[in-house]
Amino acid sequence: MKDQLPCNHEEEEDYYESSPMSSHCWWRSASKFDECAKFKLELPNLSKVTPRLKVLRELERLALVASEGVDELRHKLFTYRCGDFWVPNGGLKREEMDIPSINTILLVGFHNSGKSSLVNLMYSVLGRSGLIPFAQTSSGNALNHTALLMEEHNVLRSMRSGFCVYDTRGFDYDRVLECVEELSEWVTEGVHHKQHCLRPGDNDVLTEEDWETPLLNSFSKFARRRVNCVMVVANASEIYKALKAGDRKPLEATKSLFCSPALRKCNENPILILTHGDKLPTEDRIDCRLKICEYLGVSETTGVYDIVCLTEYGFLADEFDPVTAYALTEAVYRALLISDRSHLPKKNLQDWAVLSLSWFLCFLGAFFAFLAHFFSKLGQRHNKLTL
Ligand SMILES: Nc1nc2c(ncn2[C@@H]2O[C@H](COP(=O)(O)OP(=O)(O)OP(=O)(O)O)[C@@H](O)[C@H]2O)c(=O)[nH]1
Ligand SMILES: [Mg+2]
Repeated sequence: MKDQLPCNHEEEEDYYESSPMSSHCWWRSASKFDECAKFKLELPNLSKVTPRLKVLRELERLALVASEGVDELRHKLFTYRCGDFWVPNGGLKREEMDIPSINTILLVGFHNSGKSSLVNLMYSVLGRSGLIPFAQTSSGNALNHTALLMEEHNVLRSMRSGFCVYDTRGFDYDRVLECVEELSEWVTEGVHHKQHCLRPGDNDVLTEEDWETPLLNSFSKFARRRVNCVMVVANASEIYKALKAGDRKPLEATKSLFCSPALRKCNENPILILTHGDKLPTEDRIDCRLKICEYLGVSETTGVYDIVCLTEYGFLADEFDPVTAYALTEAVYRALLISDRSHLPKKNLQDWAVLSLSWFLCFLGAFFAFLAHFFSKLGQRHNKLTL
């Protein structure tokens, strides 16, 4: 089998050139790749393993397990039921945990970062449906209707799927505070299918006809989901090219989103997905990953996936590029591991009593504030009349 490891330096060159994966392994043309390849033949000197080499080694790992690993992981996702990856801790039993029927993965990112394309790739790789694009992708700055509403996607296309993926409206690099606030609302209050994502300024762009379409009517009957894991989708090429031109705005905006306090409530760290890497030369693509990861404080190997979402329709991604297909499947698998760590204990009678009491006290506070305001106005009016 050609995917077995080479045993000496002569075999090594043939192996990388003739491997069936070679056409998808863009990183093998990197200048430091020879050093990375040597690690397979001899034990590495750990002091010499630079972040660049670590990235190359991680990409090689993906290539090595891709062809066989993708089916295994896909099977795990198909048989997955919400809570399957939950492990007992803190002395609580599974029955005492509040595990929903379905885990929710939220995709967020700036406009045109590739969220909807990523959803379509998931349908293609996981749902085995290469011909139909389920999420509407955008090009340019056009404000389309799907972007104004959240979309829940059952990417496995299965009646018993244990997770769903939410495609959200892209944020604007110039409105970072607004986007962090909106994200915080989604994470704290949950999300539902066809939820509005309207923002100040939309009135100027939308016509009266738009407001009358059923697309913009609220669909509050859909189930509200608690967000269990967030994937931040970032356009690597855009960030890197801006950085090279001296513009740090896209990188800083991505950090504000990735490190926003709302996401810390949800899980340890969101998963970072870098898209549009195909638009960068090999060395820049690796350099870009290192720079973004360093700035965001995330591991360049375990916290990020470089996924090119070019397959809008027409073919199944894993037949076209097994490495990307595997990376995507692993990212979803990892998101479910994180999701199952995010479940909270069920509320008991004491919790409900405390909650009800705090609501009652809030109500009393608001009531007395209203009374104070009412009587002070009444007093002022009375004073004016007597003067
Ligand atoms: N070359 C390349 N193009 C991509 C990639 N991912 C997405 N695109 C293209 O980028 C454009 C925008 O992609 P979308 O998936 O619509 O981006 P989005 O994040 O959903 O955008 P909004 O919904 O507006 O926030 C589309 O034309 C995609 O075909 C990628 O990895 N490489
Ligand atoms: Mg979109």
